[in-house]
Amino acid sequence: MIKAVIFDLDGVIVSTDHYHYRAWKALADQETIYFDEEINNRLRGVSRMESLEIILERANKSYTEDEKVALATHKNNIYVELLDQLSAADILPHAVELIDALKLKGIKIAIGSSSKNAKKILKQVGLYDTFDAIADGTDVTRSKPHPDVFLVAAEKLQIDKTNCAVVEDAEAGIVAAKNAEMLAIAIGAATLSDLADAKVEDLLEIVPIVK
Ligand code: B16
Ligand code: MG
Repeated sequence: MIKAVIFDLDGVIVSTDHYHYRAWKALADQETIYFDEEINNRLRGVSRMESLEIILERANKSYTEDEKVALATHKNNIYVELLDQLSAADILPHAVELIDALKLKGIKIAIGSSSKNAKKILKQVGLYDTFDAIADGTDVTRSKPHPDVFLVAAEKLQIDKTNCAVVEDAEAGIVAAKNAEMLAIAIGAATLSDLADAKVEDLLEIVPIVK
């Protein structure tokens, strides 16, 4: 029985992909490293430092740990500035309708995001007070595909992990949900995952799945 739904943030509730892309692209250009949308897709759900490692696969030189931290910080500064442009218009289709439908059924809702900027994003789009719990990149050290962020969300909700469903757009997030022993619902790019328990094209298809 599903008593709570834990939502990934970027790519499920809010569209921030293009902001991540622009910030990473600016960094890659500065370092003259090849970067494109295909590489950007591999960064979905992956933590900031792990994303940087993926980008540096194309670099012609090696970087020290301190240099890597400086690069990631620089990217984040660009990204956070771009996030100031984020508004309710960036909420993905039917996210609000789904949240309302789940609340009506008495199902708890939470965020389980790898992002350390999750709270800023939720405030920008006006959804900060909407969720019963927020677990994000500031709560864990191991990011998806480790189950940690979803387990923290369940703990904050005080709901057993086996009564939780996760909605994810990233393969790493689907693996994390299964590692957490939760029902894994895939949308977008994550529908390519063989591990997903259910696949949807539209968020509203989730209502009958968790009834
Ligand atoms: P930050 P999610 C993830 O958020 C993004 O999908 C991923 O592209 C990003 O690298 C990661 O957050 C870390 O974000 O740099 O803001 O801490 O999809 O798990 O909500
Ligand atoms: Mg995501």
